[in-house]
Amino acid sequence: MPAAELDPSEIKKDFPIFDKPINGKRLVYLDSAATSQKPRQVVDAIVNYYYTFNANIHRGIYKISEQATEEYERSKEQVARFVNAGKGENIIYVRNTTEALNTVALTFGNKNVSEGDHILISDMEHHSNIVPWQLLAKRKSATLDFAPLKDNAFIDMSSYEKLLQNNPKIVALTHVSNVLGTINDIKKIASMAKKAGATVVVDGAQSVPHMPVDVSDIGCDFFAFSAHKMLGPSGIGVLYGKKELLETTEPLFGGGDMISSVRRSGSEWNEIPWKFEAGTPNIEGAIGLGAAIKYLEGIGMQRIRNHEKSITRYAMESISSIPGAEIYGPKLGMTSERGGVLSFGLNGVHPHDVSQIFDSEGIAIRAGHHCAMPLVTEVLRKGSVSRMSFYIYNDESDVDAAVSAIKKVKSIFHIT
Ligand code: 7TS
Repeated sequence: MPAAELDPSEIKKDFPIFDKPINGKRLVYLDSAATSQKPRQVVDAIVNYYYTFNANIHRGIYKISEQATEEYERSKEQVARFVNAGKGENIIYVRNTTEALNTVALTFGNKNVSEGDHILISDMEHHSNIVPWQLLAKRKSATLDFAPLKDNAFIDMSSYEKLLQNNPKIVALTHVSNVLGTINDIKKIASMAKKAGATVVVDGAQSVPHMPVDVSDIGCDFFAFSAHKMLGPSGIGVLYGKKELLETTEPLFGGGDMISSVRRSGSEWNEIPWKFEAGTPNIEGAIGLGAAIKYLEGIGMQRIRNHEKSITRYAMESISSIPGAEIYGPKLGMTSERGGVLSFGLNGVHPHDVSQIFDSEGIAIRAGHHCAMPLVTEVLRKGSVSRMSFYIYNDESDVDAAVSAIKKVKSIFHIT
C-alpha cells in the first residue's frame, strides 16, 4: 500500500522559524541542501540535556554522567539502525561529512595508497569529496581520476568501467549530487568497484536526509553524512565504516577516551568506535541527532522521498514552461533518479541577482558553484547557477512563489 502523503502545513508547525516574517513576507525556505531547518523536538532535546543532565560522558560514576553516556550511545544505535549499519560500534561521530571523508583519506588512505596507485572519483563531487583525495594523491604520488558525466547528469558508465581497469585503491562517489540532483545507482557502482578491488567510500550528505538508505545493502566500506542537513544540529556528522576496516585502521587523533592504556613507552587503543573519537565529543550534537532521527522516522523516509519526488516534478513542470529558464540535471520523467535539488539558469541573469530578487520576496535559494566547481565551471561551463532544494516543510505553494519570483526577475531584466 502506498504511504499516505505527508502534510507540510502540519509539519511546519514544528518549525518555529516559519512563524517569523522575512522582509515582511512568509519565509519560503528553498535551501535545505545547504542546511535544513530544525524542529522544536530537536532543539528541546538539546536544551533538556543542558538543563537536566549536562555532564561529560564515559567517565563520571554519577547519575547525570551515566544518563549523558546512555543518551550519547543510544543515539549511535539509532544512527546505525537508521542506515542499517549494524551496531553502534560501526558509527564514528565527527563534525560533518567533510571531516568524515578527510578522516578516511588521512587514515585508511595514508596506509593503503602508494605511489602509482589510482583513486577514482567523479565529475559531480562536492569539494569535500575532491580535495581530501587530491591531497592524498599528492602525498602519495598517486593519480586521481574523475569519471565523466553523460548528458551532464549521469555518470558515463562505459568510461567508468575503463577507469576501473586501473584497479583504483579507493573509489569515492556521491550518492546524490548537490547540484544536479542525480541519484547515482550506488549499489551497482559499489559492486563494480569492489570487483575491481577498490575500497568504496560514499558521500551520503544529500541522500540520508531525503530517502531510505541502507549502507549494508549498498555494500560500501565507508559512508559519510551530516546531521545538520537532516533536521539535526550543526557540528556533528557520521562516518560509518565496516567493522574489520575500522579495527585495522589507525586512529587520526590521539588523546583522552580513544585509548585503553597509556604508558611512557606507548599507548594502546580503545575499541571501535571510541578509538576514533579523541577528547570530549559533541554530546549535545549526538542527542540532537538522535531526536532528528526519531522525528524523521516518525514521518517515514519513504514518505519523505515520495513527497520530494512529487514536489520536484511539480517544480520542473512549472519552471520548464518559463521561456529563458534552463534546468540542469536529469530531465523531467526521470524524477525517480533525481532528488529534491533543482539547479537552474535564467537567460544571462547572474544567479546572485536572481537570489537577491528571490530574497526580496522572502525566498531563500542558493547561488554560486555550490562547492562543486569542477562540475559547475568545467562540465556545465557556468560561473555559477541558482539552486532550489526541497524538504518536508515545502509544498507546491513554495514552488509557486519561486515561479512568481522568476517572473519578477525576468521583468526587472526585461527578458521576454
Ligand atoms: N557532500 C555533499 C554532496 C554536499 O552537498 C555537502 C554540503 C557536503 C558533502 C559537505 O557537507 P558538510 O556538512 O561537511 O559541509 N553541501 C552544501 C551545499 O550544497 N550547500 O551548502 C553545503
